[in-house]
Amino acid sequence: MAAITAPHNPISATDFANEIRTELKYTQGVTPKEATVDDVYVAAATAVRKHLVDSWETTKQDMVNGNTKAVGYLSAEFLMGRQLQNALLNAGLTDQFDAAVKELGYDPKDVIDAEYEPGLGNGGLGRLAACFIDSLASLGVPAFGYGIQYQYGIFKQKFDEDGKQIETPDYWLLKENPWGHTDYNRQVHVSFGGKVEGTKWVPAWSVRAIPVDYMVPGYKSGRVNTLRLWTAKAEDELDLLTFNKSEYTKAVANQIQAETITKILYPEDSTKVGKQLRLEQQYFFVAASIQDAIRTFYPGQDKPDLTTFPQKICFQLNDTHPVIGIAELMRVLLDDYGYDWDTAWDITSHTFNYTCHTLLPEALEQWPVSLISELLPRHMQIINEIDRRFVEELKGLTSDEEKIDRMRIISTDKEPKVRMAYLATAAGQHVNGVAELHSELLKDVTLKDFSDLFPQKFTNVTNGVTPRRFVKIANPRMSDLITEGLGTDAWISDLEMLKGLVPLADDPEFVKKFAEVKKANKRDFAAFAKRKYGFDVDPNTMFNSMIKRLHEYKRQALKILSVISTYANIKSGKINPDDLVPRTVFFGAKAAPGYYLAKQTIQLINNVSRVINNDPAVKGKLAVYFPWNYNIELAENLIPATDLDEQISQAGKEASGTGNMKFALNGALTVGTLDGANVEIRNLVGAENFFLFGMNVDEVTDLYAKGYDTKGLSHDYYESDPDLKQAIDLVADGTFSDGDKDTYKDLVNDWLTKDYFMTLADFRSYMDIQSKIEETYRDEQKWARMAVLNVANSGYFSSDRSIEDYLERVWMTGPMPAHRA
Ligand code: Z16
Repeated sequence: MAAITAPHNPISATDFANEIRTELKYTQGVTPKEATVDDVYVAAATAVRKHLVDSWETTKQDMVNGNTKAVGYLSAEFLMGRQLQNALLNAGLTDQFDAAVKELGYDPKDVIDAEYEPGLGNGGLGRLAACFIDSLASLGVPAFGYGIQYQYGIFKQKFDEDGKQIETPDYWLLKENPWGHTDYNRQVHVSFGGKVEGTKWVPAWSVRAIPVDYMVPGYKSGRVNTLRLWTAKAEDELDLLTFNKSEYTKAVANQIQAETITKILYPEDSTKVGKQLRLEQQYFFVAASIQDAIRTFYPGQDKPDLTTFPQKICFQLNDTHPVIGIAELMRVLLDDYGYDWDTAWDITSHTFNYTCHTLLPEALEQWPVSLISELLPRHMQIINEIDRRFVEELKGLTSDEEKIDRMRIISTDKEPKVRMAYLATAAGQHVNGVAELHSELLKDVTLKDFSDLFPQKFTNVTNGVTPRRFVKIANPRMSDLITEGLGTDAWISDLEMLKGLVPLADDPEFVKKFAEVKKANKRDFAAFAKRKYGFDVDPNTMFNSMIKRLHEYKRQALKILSVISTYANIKSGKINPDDLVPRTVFFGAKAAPGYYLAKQTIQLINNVSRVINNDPAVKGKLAVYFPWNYNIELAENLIPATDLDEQISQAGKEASGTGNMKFALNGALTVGTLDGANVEIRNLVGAENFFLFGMNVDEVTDLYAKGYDTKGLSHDYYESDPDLKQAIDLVADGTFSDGDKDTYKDLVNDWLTKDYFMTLADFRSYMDIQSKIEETYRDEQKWARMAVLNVANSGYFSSDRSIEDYLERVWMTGPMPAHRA
């Protein structure tokens, strides 16, 4: 019988300690005395994994034998974070682990810290995929995550003496990876290149796709799903004839070419990369996943009835990255299984749905027809036919020829391109945005023509975050207090129960405890920051955090200009430092390696930090820290310790944001614009509990219409606001570059002549909200009360709720009936 008992594992701490000893001996081959903390980590991971195997097995069997449609979440990124604590939680072994490891003479924290964080994602999109597979498992929905096991994840970030970002390779597999099971027995083959003879594809080369399987344990669901990440290997690793001629490099050329496909994650978040290798990666993993799904659901069948495929599984396309899968499923059905076009199209169009995660036109991938023709000639042929038929369909719906032209899947310009978002929208049943505002803008702007003609396809699913990792595990103190306040811990899988905290916001005793939790978290973070980065953070200051990818639209520049302005006004005597709420500002951000202005912004922040933190005039009043290599671990530590969260993107640019949700759920207040999910957060927590500033989407649109970026209107804002002028002048005059006036000249020039994302236009409004923030913060009780209300009203942002919305609006499926004896 499948146990639906976790996390109440009946095994004792002593028994678990013995299991760890067994793994040390039989897996690691060391005695407890010889063992290092790394050994203990691997042994504990291996031991806890064994507690999940039975549920994993039954989940797989039930999925294939039952008749609940499964979800295949196709994503080029899964930003999982460390696994051990999550696995322990879901196996119900957290307490036993702590005791067992102590019994073995180790600090549980050190063992957890021995795990190297896998960085197989860039940011929001990759982390969302990780939250979603957690929720799918926790809700008991049969699901696969399908993606790529990159050998190198997102680069490791360091800063040099000048404060510039340095990227170093993230060779995460250098350490043992006890979570991934490389299943050589379940490899498939993926082909590329070559030519088409009639409709027959004769590929030029192929690679082996080897699955690496990860368990995805649900919380109290008794279910364990699978994350299957593909890794590429050559068909023939070594050409022995060549090797015997002593041409060693040439002998392994095959191997190198094949393995290059899954060598490295492209480090771009919402920016375009029109690189052939990226398309190879995309095709590689979706082609492997489609084959895998067919063999999983039609085991041992040579001639399966694939007209039932859409009842077995539906594929969710996470952004445009996996969209080539549409052409691939068509090809498989037409060429490998001999279906006619209409049948194949019927199956394909009922299998895929598409989530768009952006509003930036450059992030919607468009592949040159020339490139696809070369790499995937048969797919290009199929896409041409899809396009031709789509145009025919459109002619039946509208006589507006320009509209039809605009909507074509293959653009008609000089260098024609395949517009992957259009392909996905034309082929799939549903298209969704990731927050209400975003979904509206998709319909009104980005995909307007499509929503005019196919309104029924469009829907919204607001993003969410998993409360297991980002509340229960990251913030144990607050979690205990919530459980105490609600009298149950059932909120962990039913986050709307946090509503029960609303009355407690008026209980001074509870609010006081809540404030004490935050203080303790801040002290913890200060210790963490000292240990990891050598920072001397003062936990008695307000913790003000901005953590996210470095991108112009997110406007780290706005934040740093405000810091500079405050600093300058203290120095000039315009502000009495004793009137300020002492504040520590934290930045965490990686910039895409080729993103010049983003990298300049990083350098500026680092140097502002250096100057301010070393200036006795502001000591104890203002400090800036930029811990390098922002990752999940840093988020898990900083978010619970943060008082004030920055969500200050230009309105209409951030599709959703998910950090904003994590902060609200951890009792930080938000200063933000009406953008992405901020809008929904503000509506739910109450306008009075949210610090709103800046232009809204309509005002932004109007200002563009006036020529803001084309006529250099930002300069007027610079001239007319002395604080703004002063701050920018300090950047220009070398104050943050040891007197060198050139260091930031391109950044400054951009601000003064273009400023596409309207940082300068929103500066005054952003400065003005600060006094309200400070006034509120001075009233400790009031601030803590608002923080409690943020937590209490943010249950909606559980990724469990997002998944329930997908089940109802997009996937039309649900949990698998619980397993019985
Ligand atoms: C990404 O992380 C996002 C969008 C995108 O097109 C590509 C990548 Cl790699 C982000 C959005 O910027 C963010 O607003 C959103 O919250 C997140 O995806 C998850 O939907």
